[in-house]
Amino acid sequence: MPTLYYAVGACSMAPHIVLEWIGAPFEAVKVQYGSPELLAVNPAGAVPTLREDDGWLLTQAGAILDYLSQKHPEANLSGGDSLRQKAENHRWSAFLTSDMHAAFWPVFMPYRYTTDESDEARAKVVAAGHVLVHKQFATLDKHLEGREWILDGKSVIDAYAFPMIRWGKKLLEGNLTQYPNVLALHDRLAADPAVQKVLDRESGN
Ligand SMILES: N[C@@H](CCC(=O)N[C@@H](CS)C(=O)NCC(=O)O)C(=O)O
Repeated sequence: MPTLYYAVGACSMAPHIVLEWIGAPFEAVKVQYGSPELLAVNPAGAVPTLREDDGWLLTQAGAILDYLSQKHPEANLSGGDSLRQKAENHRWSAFLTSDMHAAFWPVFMPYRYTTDESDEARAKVVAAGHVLVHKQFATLDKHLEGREWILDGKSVIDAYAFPMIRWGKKLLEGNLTQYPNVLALHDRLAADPAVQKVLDRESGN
């Protein structure tokens, strides 16, 4: 059965949710960033990493989500099979990887974005990150107007957005109340039994 290497509350929560939605057996292994255990399966020392039984390893959240949705078409988590539906899947996966996730890095790890070690310099990097993150939530909120899910039907892309929405809810001024459609997506996902199972597992319950 596949093994998912995850860190608590991280972007690895997305494939963790998707594996629960699929419902086939899998193992979830909690790891620390940069630990020898994680470095052995992902030289970047980052999560998520998926390992198949034969030892094949896949990294990058977007690739793992796409792989899982294609491996399990019966779970209907791709957002649709038409040319344009597939393009929308790739579009929003790229948005979450390159725009949304990347916007959080200066917030989480300001020291990677300035060589100035002063608290003041780092606070400025965090503030710049907040502006960037707000921009991405505004884009997502606009897209979600009148929609239940990001694609056509519940998909891996909603799972991908979920951990990032949780970060925004916790870290941003306003706690995302400025983005009611994003909050509605959060609440819809948070009410999902599979998502609750993952949240329980990740919090050690
Ligand atoms: N581009 C990678 C980024 C993975 C990534 O950086 N994950 C974070 C957790 S959300 C991590 O493991 N960070 C540890 C680090 O950067 O040292 C992906 O999308 O999977």
